[in-house]
Amino acid sequence: MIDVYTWTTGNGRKIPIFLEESGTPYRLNMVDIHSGEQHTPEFIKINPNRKIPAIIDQDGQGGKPITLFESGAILIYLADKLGQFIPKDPAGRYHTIEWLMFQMANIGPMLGQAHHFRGKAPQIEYGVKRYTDEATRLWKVMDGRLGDVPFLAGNDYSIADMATYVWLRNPKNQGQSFDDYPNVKRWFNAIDSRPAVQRAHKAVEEAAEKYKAMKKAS
Ligand SMILES: N[C@@H](CCC(=O)N[C@@H](CS)C(=O)NCC(=O)O)C(=O)O
Repeated sequence: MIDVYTWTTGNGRKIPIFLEESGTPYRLNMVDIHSGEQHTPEFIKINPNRKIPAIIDQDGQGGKPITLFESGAILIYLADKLGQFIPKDPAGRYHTIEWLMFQMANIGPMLGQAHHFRGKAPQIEYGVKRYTDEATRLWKVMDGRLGDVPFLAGNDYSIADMATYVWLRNPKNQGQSFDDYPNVKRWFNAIDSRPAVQRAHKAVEEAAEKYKAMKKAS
């Protein structure tokens, strides 16, 4: 059993998507980051960086539990453990890690800043322009890549696609439109329509609603 510590944000959906895709049993443990639950002593033991997602695989190496944070590391761990969504040949494997790192180092931080400066912070023109321009540049990088190959790492759907897809669900927040990026649009729709992906969204959203109702009642 994999215990997943998560919430409803994009990063919070990556691991449930992998687990639904691979048919792996998992339990959702909701950490309401909007109520500060990432700062509790119990959660800091799981992730000292105080962010979701994190996991405890109760059946780690030698049957011992293993705790992991950082979604990229978790996805590599799970893909290796289950032998799915990462190619076995070295070149395929490293291209998958390359595009996963592209998400972790660029897509997440920069699109997150674009969303923040455009929609959440007091309007600062410099910040809005800087991060919208960077979002545009990154969407173009993805569109170019996806014009050459069906999925980010090449021919096969992989953990790099799962990690990146969740960040593109609200393009408007980043000053982008799918209409300007036909290859990204084709790729996004292909992933978004996968039954396992839809099951993961539903599972996370229902768990969050249930958790909020439970907290309200207590
Ligand atoms: N690089 C991290 C990013 C995790 C992250 O930023 N999580 C956000 C939610 S999407 C969070 O927990 N924020 C709470 C906070 O910053 O206090 C990963 O991919 O796991």
